[in-house]
Amino acid sequence: MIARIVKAVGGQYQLDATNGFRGIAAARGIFRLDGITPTPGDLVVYESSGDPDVPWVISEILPRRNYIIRPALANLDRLLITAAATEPAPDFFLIDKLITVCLVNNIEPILIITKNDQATAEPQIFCEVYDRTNLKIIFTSIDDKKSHIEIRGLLPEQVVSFAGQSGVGKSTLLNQLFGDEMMETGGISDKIGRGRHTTRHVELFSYAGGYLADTPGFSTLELIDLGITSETIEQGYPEIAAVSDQCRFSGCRHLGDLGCAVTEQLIHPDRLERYRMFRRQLDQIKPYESTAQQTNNRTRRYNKKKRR
Ligand SMILES: Nc1nc2c(ncn2[C@@H]2O[C@H](COP(=O)(O)OP(=O)(O)OP(=O)(O)O)[C@@H](O)[C@H]2O)c(=O)[nH]1
Ligand SMILES: [Mg+2]
Ligand SMILES: [Zn+2]
Repeated sequence: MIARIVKAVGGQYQLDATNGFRGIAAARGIFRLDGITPTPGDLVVYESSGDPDVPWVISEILPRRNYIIRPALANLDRLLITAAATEPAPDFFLIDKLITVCLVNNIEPILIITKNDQATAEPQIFCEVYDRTNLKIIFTSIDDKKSHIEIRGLLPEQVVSFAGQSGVGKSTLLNQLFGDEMMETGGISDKIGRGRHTTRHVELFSYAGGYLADTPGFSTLELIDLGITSETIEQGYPEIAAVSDQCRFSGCRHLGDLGCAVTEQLIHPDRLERYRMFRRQLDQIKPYESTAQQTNNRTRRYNKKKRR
């Protein structure tokens, strides 16, 4: 029996199958040994547990099409990278990182720009920065029915998720797409800048043979933690990839080196600058260094310095 994990909270998993099955499952300890965690979006094999409180147990996770740790999701087809045309101020570092994560993992990134109904909305900056990527950009707001129809058209038979900062309006838009209050929403009210009804868990909602996931907002994301390396980061930049074979030297890092074909006519200067910053950071990390090894090496270097 195969179902999809639509929610994971406290070691319990809500399962959903296209035949109408819904149930709560625990996971076999064996996954911990393998170092993999059942994740929303996973297709799993489940069987009866004999426990009336948690009647099912996940015995196997089917091979994943892809997997990202933030937001924690498996088997994504599309990611709705959501930003506001007003508040909160857009974090272009975050947007660029999310685009890269998508393009490296065979997920289609789509930019969703919310709150265009507000008088202070500044949507044109997104066109300026992202036009040359050729990614789809959809401008929306509460009650903009035309944009909702366009976004709904992206969902049938697909696993789609929202991603973006807290307060940009992901849950609000999900409710509008479903025409129902699936998620609570709220303003940015408390001290740490989180919404009053800020989303706490990833949750997939079934829609037209596919799923749409709401996810908690976040602002920090490290490319290295998402498996992006100095070899793969270029895939996140269609503007660079289109001309990189015209650079004079193969293996050009596009850091402004002699003979580099990447110019500010081909890519927005701010986006190029962010690429270069990410690239320099990733170039510092040797590919074989795992996060744990990095910590160890950092400690060793630190100790050595102290002994001198
Ligand atoms: N004017 C206007 N306000 C909006 C729009 N979309 C969302 N909001 C408001 O923005 C606030 C935050 O919306 P949420 O949907 O809770 O934001 P979120 O992205 O789900 O936030 P997290 O769950 O914390 O990640 C709410 O007060 C919404 O009413 C919009 O298109 N226009
Ligand atoms: Mg939310
Ligand atoms: Zn180059």
